[in-house]
Amino acid sequence: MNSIGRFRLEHTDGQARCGCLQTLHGEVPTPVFMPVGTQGSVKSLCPMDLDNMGAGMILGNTYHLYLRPGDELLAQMGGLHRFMNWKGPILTDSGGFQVFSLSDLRKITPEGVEFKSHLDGSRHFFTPEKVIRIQKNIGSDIMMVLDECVPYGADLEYTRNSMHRTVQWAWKSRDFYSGETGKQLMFAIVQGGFFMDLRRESAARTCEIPMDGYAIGGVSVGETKQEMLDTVYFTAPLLPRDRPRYLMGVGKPLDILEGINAGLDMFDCVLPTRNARNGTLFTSSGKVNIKQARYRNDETALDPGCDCYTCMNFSRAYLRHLYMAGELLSFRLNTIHNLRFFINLARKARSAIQEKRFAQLISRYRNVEKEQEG
Ligand code: PRF
Ligand code: ZN
Repeated sequence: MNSIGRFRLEHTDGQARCGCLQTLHGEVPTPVFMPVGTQGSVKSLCPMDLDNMGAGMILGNTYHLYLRPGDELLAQMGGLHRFMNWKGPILTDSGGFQVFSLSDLRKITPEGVEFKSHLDGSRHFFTPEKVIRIQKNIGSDIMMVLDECVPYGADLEYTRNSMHRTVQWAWKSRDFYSGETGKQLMFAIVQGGFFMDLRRESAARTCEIPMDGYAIGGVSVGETKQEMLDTVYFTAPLLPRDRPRYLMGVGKPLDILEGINAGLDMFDCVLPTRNARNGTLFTSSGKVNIKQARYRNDETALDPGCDCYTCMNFSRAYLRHLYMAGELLSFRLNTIHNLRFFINLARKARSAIQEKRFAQLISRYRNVEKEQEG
């Protein structure tokens, strides 16, 4: 039997779970944090760096790759894996978020969404079927269906209509790619804004569609932390237990632990990579802003508790110097560290779940956050 797509639940601790997802490019232990490589590159890193830090799966983006270099070129080059020489699994987001956040004009109809490229203003139309066809050309291990991520503050009626459209799009995606299940996996996305009735309905309707996994979208769009947590804790248990559950675009280290605590398995966020490039580094004792003068002659490792290439080889003083001098190496070393921090966080969560001590782990992180606020 073909086991691609199979999700094996291994241990639970409260709602938190750990497991293993089979993809065409290998097994992914969960919980997993996926570094973002929007345009076929995790900014400043090569695949070797990603291997060395233990990245399990990386993210690409349908919207960006379709506009540049184009999915047909990628197909000609043997797919994104071969093009970028990354041998591990790749998940591609559908563009359902980027169309709404990056492009100018957007006209949404039941058939799809018309938008203008943020690169040259050219007009394009995405349908659910087209977005799957593009992801087939990209050759990602996990394809996300086209959805609409409704803006924060959208009213009940708009959010309801949009959610129904997203459900229809998920059905169209499934119908378009159904004879081929067992190769590239397909995940659908639950929407519904911050209306719990709509979240419940979206989860029920979306989970009727046979998919390899299910995601929670539409959070981390400008709402309060409490609204985000309420939505995540409400929605997660509505998703099938025997499928991987993905929280899209979240978040800070504690948010990821809250997501795991709610029963979610997969996470991605630009935070570690973006912050690395502006000198904000995550450490076991809180955030470090490497620009600060206090690090000018600090010979210690960035995070003495970290086993990444950066912390094993360089001082805070050197990292500050690279940053101040605008050296390109600053991007790479900082990104290596921040990603290792997030990957380690997911790994620590996994061990804690295996050993039934996840509650202790999360309460430690909640206390650190309280101290830093207070
Ligand atoms: N939909 C898609 N991608 C996303 C989101 C979404 O709602 C989010 C929201 N946090 C991030 N990335 N397709
Ligand atoms: Zn480090």
